[in-house]
Amino acid sequence: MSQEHLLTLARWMAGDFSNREQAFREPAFFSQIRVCHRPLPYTCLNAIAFYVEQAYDVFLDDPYRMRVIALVPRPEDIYVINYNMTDPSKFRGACREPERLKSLRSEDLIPLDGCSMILKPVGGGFRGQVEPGKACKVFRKGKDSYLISAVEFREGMFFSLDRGYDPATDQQIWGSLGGPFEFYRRVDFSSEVPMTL
Ligand code: CYC
Repeated sequence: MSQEHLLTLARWMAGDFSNREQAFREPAFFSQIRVCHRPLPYTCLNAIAFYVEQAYDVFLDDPYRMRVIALVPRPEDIYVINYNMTDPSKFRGACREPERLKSLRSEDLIPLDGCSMILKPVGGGFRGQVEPGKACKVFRKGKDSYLISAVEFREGMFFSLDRGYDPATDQQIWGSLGGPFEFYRRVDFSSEVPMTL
């Protein structure tokens, strides 16, 4: 994948996103959620990488999912490695206080096996899904599940659909019942994406 594709995707991902319009339009199906992708220094993982937080808009300071993702260009696609943190509380809220992220080290991270996303440029955007194999294990609502995730990034917005399925029956256990989330960028962090050209 060209450097240009990689940088375009990274700049589109960089920002603070909200699905406010969708939540107002279809409150029965969509809570109002914020997804924040804050660029990390290139040296942190020797890759273009982001610190990620997802939070209910009303509990912005108490995100329910904190991760780090790294964008790895491969010949045919962009491979997005997802990491959990050894101590998530250490960085809670740091998406909007980026000074704190300077102390983030690769030792703080645990790769989530089977949970990488595979993205390709299509029709003016980037579309992708979790790597095949039903290998991304998520323990949620007291049950084991595997993740099926699809995502599409465009300039200024992205769609995402994360759902968990029962490994034995392939029935959906958690995630959206109303189709993809539609996130629009509220704050643009693209100027913080490191130049690697
Ligand atoms: C989990 N969401 C995940 C996981 C991945 C993604 C890979 C499994 C690994 C993990 O536990 O973190 C999705 N990762 C992505 C996407 C990209 C990426 C899209 C971009 C390339 O790098 N997700 C949403 C909704 C919300 C949601 C707003 C409502 C359903 O987009 C929730 N995602 C959600 C939850 C989990 C998850 C609850 C399971 C996390 C857990 O409970 O431990």
